[in-house]
Amino acid sequence: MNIENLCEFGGIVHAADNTNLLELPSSYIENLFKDYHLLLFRGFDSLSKDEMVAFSERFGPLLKWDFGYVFDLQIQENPKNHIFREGRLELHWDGSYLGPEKTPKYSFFQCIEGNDFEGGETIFCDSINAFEDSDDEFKSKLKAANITYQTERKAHFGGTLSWPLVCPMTNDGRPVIRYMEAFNEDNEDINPIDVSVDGMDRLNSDAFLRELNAHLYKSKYLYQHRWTKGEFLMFNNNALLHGRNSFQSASDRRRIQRVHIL
Ligand SMILES: O=C(O)CCC(=O)C(=O)O
Ligand SMILES: [Fe+2]
Repeated sequence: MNIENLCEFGGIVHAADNTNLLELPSSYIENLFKDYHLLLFRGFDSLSKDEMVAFSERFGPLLKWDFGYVFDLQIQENPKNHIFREGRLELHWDGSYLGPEKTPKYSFFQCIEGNDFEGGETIFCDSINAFEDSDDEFKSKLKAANITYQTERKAHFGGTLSWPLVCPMTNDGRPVIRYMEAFNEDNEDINPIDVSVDGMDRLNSDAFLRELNAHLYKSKYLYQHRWTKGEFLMFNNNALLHGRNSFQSASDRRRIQRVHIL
């Protein structure tokens, strides 16, 4: 197998002779996750939904949502949640509203239709380095913050959640920033998320969250993935935050499927 670096925290796994992903030993992939937080698989056979489940199950139990194990994500006509619209998606971690026991360890994606033009890239933020890199004063502010999130459940997620901003990463204890991004202008009319820092008045809380947003969006922490049909991507949901750029075209046919592994 041939591995190439994709970004600071990601690698590309190239298939040898059209291998099926189900033929790759899960121990091989798990070992790669010691060095990378994100793996992009190129040149592999496409997988049916059942095969995506079979592949994912080898890494742990799967998270079952209202729609089952496989989330089908594409732009919808009259969506209930902004995830299905062309606006941008704020940085977040998956399964946030389900609490720590149901936070997926990995998210596994397959691209059914790509976006071979600008817009609609999935954004990944290296929240380990974003924490480690910050100066001492900002670090102590980050460590002291407990954040409350509130969003109405309109699709498969929502509710109220209170979470420390800095948490140990579950597999090696390194601190990460776990955060759902405040002030997404593209969700305000449909599915706004209220984000506040516990114990701070609104003015101070907003100022701190804006500073945090600016920090997380520094290009040195980001990788933006433009999808090509047939690619697979698997990432460590405890180590990275992710979001999505807005689409340039409302008729974009981009379609991705996702499975959550606990
Ligand atoms: O559309 C995307 O690129 C990301 C969607 C997302 O965050 C998810 O499916 O968990
Ligand atoms: Fe997500």
